[in-house]
Amino acid sequence: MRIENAEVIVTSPDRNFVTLRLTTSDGHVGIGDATLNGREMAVAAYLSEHVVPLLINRDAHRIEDTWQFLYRSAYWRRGPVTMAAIAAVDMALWDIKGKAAGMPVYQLLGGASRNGIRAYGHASGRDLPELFDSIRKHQDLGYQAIRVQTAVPGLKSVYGVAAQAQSSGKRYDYEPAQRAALPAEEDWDTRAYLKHLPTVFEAVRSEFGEDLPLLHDGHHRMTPIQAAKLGKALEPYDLFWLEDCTPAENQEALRLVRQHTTTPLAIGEVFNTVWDYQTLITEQLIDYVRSAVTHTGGISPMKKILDFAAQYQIKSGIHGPTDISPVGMAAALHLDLSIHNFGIQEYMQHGDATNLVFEQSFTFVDGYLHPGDKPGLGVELNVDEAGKYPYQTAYLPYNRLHDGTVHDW
Ligand code: GCO
Ligand code: MG
Repeated sequence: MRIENAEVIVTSPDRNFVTLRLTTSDGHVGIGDATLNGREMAVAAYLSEHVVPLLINRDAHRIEDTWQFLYRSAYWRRGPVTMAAIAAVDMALWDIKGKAAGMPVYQLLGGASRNGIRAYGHASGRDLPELFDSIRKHQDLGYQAIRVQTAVPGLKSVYGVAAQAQSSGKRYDYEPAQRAALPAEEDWDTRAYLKHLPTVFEAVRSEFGEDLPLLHDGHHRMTPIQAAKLGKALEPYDLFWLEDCTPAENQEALRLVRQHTTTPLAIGEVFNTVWDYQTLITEQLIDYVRSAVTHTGGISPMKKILDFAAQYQIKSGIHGPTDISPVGMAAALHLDLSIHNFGIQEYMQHGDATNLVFEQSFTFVDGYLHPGDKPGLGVELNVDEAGKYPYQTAYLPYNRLHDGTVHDW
């Protein structure tokens, strides 16, 4: 089964997505997600200029060999652009293998280890009534675990808070990338945030009770000692996890956070190989691995990272915002269903236009996702529909402190 054709398709239904589509000599078509938010065209060029020519005539069954070839023969290893490009190839080859075998990918990964995949959704609000309303709306959608993000007094806009949350009864999800020629500037004040956040969790717990699993994303903004302080302050509210409390490029820094708090920690959405986790996993400095399958080289290496984490009682919390396409989401779901150390899956729902471009067979019922039983990944790209939405320049925002200093976003 030879790879005969490889195409890179960039489409922007509700936002930009980069998809690799492989066709084999016996007519199987496999797709993979290569979307890197705000840097989409770099991955598209990496794929079309440097990967597509290498794929033609390769044996489509040799997933591991192709992965190792792309990783090692480039000489320049790692990095989000390289790893997103390799991920798309890996996913597309798993999709093809599933179709050739007549089985969903999770069967090829060892079969189901659970009946369904518990997902968490993103609630947010500019004030408590808006936040409570958003939490209720997520519960109405079936979510049984909810991430809580909130505005901070004195700051104009804060990561994770939907701009027009819940207006006119419609559910506005938070979408960080904005279609514009330049990145938007946001403001940040860690002290104000550290003071405000525990009051929000106090209010949410007294309104929604003790049982609802609650999550929060610190989005890389704290120093280790600030993160330690926040983790400690949030202990009474029993979080499911505190995410990205520090930038975590310095893995050893997490030792300090860990010494001070029992709030569970999740890290890794900007990581792209197992090496980014080595200290975090072997020293048990985190509780959940947050990588996206799309940004970590695909299903094959992600399974290895999660199997490694399992030896240290660390679970999965695979990244699943809207900037992961439905193909990347499906890849995550096949892994979630098959691995033993599943923790939780992030699930931010895509818009209607995206759902027409990517025909999906995964389901979300009563808070649980399932990848479905179609052979392969279970997502098909509607090329005609994709062609209606050309790429649009879009960027993630960035932060400045009140004195004008650039801060982590
Ligand atoms: C999350 C993430 C996202 C990122 C986004 C950047 O936890 O879902 O933090 O919201 O900001 O994926 O592209
Ligand atoms: Mg995050």
